Amino acid sequence: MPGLNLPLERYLTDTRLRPICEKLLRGERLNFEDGLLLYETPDLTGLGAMAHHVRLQKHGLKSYYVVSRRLSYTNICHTHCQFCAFQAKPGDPRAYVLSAEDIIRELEKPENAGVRELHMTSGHNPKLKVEYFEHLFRSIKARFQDIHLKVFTMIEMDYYARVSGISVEAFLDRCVAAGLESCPGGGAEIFDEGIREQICIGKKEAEVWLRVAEICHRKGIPTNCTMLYGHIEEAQHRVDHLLRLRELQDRTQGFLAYIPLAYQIEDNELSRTHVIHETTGVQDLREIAVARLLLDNIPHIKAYWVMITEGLAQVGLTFGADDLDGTVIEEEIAHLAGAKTPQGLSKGALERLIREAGFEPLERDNLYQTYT
Ligand code: V47
Repeated sequence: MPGLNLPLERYLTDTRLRPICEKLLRGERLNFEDGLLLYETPDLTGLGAMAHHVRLQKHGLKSYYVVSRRLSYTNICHTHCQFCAFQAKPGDPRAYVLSAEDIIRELEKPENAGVRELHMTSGHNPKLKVEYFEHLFRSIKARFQDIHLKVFTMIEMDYYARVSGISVEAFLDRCVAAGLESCPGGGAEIFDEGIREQICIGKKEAEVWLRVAEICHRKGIPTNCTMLYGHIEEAQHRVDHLLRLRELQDRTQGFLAYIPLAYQIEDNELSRTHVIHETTGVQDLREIAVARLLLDNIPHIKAYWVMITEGLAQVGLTFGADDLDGTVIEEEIAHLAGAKTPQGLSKGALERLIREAGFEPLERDNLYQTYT
């Protein structure tokens, strides 16, 4: 690695993978059963080689990152997700709402110089209406016109449209007019209804997430997509989730990147009520590789170092990932749930990880335009 010097099938030790390998070489799409086998095979090297083959075809040795700042404008949340350690109920001493002025003050700090992407997701707080977001976006854009605003999970967008008493379409139009440019991929969790009822009872159904993503895409707003894995779901739920994303992407082409999110087990109800272990390296690499193979129509796959560690994300670049996400300054959601990774990586650190793995680092903006 990073090149593949042998014929692809020579990397396989599990002969059951051969038909999948042949499909890939013929440029054929994988199906549900193929997905199940990719989750079942003990042949991690063969799986990785196939994913790396697709990655090399799509991106060569390019590996992307963005200088990004995370911010959550509120942690107050009226929805109850059992896996979440971030939410605070009203009255909780941790509860907060940030004003536009708070956020601008934060962005003015020297450590945020060079930030190209402001990624904001938050709780579901009924006090915040569309006017709050319009003011927020306009104020940020007036002060930092070059910072790309990537805000709202699909579930947040549905929630804030409803509490504002307007349609998702009208909410989106008003936010875009105020400066919103794209949306992150969170909030998808796992689409299977049975699992959803156990890990995020009360959260809107998969159809809502997918419908709002479709609205965004039809209006020309790109979004990302995710899947939360490593809790109580099984392989068939993961394959189902990925294929539902692929089906929507066939119709809209609006997803830029997919990010597998490794469940972080600390300080949340789900891990208190179920026996769940931290995800392992093999599991994390498998998620990246399976995604690269099943999501043939989504351009970028991220190895999210915040949740799987920098070292494993680096290895993920040879398992199908072409993007390390970014500097991710001050992340809360994963760290409150136990992530032990640093609060941010420098550009130099990201470039070192990428170079050392044999790839070419490229700083990008949110739409994958690169800077030299
Ligand atoms: O929406 C919540 C999930 C998401 C936990 O779009 C958890 O570029 C793991 O969406 N363990 C936030 N996951 C992260 C996210 C994201 C990350 C990186 C890149 C992008 C992108 C998006 O994390 C939440 C929720 O789905 N989450 N709690 C937990 N305990």
